[in-house]
Amino acid sequence: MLYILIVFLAIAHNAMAGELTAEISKIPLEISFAQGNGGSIIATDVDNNGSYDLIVTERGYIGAYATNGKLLWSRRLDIRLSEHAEIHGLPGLHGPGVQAGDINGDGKIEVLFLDQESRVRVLRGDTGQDLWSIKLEPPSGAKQWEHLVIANFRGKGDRDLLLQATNKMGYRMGRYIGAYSLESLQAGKRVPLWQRDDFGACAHSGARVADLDGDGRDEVLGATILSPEGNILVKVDIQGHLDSLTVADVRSDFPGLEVVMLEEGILNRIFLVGHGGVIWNTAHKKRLEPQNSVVGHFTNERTNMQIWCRSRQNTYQTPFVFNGYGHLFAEYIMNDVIPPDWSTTGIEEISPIHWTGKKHHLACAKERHKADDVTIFDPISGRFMLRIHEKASRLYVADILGDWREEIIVANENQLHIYSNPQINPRPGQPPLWSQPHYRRSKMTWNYYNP
Ligand SMILES: [Ca+2]
Ligand SMILES: [Ca+2]
Ligand SMILES: [Ca+2]
Ligand SMILES: [Ca+2]
Repeated sequence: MLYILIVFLAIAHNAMAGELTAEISKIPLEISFAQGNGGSIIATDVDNNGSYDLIVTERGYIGAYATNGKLLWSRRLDIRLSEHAEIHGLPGLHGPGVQAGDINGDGKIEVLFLDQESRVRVLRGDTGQDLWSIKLEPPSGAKQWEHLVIANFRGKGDRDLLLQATNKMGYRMGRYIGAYSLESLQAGKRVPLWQRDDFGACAHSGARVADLDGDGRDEVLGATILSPEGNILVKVDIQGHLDSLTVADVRSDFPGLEVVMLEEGILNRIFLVGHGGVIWNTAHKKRLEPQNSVVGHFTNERTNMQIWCRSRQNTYQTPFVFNGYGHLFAEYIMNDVIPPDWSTTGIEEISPIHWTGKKHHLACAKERHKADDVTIFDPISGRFMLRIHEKASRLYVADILGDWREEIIVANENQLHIYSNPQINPRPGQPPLWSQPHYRRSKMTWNYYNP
């Protein structure tokens, strides 16, 4: 296999602008992201050596790359990926379609995916070799199982699996879910822990899981929130559908984690939901559709996070920010803050980012509707603080270099570009973001709508 040493180079001044700076390193890929919107990237320490690696998925392909540019392994196989979930089923636009975790407790990572025939396949993380697989019967209203998530439903660690499928006819929503013990699946036992056909899924995205109440077991997150046993804990009365769902500790005065849900319909509400139910819902005064959100600490206020919403307009968007109490905090016109040569269609694939090492988050996004530039901006004012000239067709934010700050991982045709902050970290020694279980889960269940 081709082994190409990574090239570290400071970005030339003409390739970058703004008050922040970034360094680039490049990983050559065996495949190209130039075509299609299926597949993406997740980070995990695939070969168990203490350094994060990147798993790349594209149609018919899984590859594992170290951040020094080395190809660790790759496989050509029939991985389940898709584009628009409402038409083609899950995992949807830029859904990675792959999971990684130590599912048997031997201290080594396994890589899991679904193939196109509802077969759960498990590979060795360090070599990519087959470990085991099992074919499952899809629900009767579905074509196939389409989305998988490693979960902890029984309190035993990453030993369970959530599967999800959409209805095969009409507007496809991931209403079918099933929970399985991985140990049982490995033993050839196909009986689920539980199964439902009434899950309130996001319209364009696969289910996420997180341990909301901190009892060590995951809840399943959608417009319905399910307990680890598959019982309905919360049912949010959505008028229309959910576009986006994010989990974070939005309110420190409420125990556990909260879920932010964005509704598309007549009411266009934003919901903050906890383990015990809806905490508040609100809407922009003009009923602007929130569309995409970024949730984080954007100010020095520590007791609540802010919720940035992009707004729906196809051009000249008017982002607005609510605080953790549901009060409008800021709003502005995107075209007042973007550089003059930035697309008037705005930004997409928008994620909170710990870039500077300070306590607050910034946001990271790419130019919308084309493989183009990347920005870091201040969500409260919209100020662009860094612009990177790119051909970004995927944008993934995660701490992969280990100083707890996050890097920007961009898919640029047949390369990954990793951007890191060369400035001194003002707060070294913070606990890794990966030590938060919901960060780990979120970075493995991201997609275009839910970075
Ligand atoms: Ca590694
Ligand atoms: Ca293992
Ligand atoms: Ca729980
Ligand atoms: Ca909380």
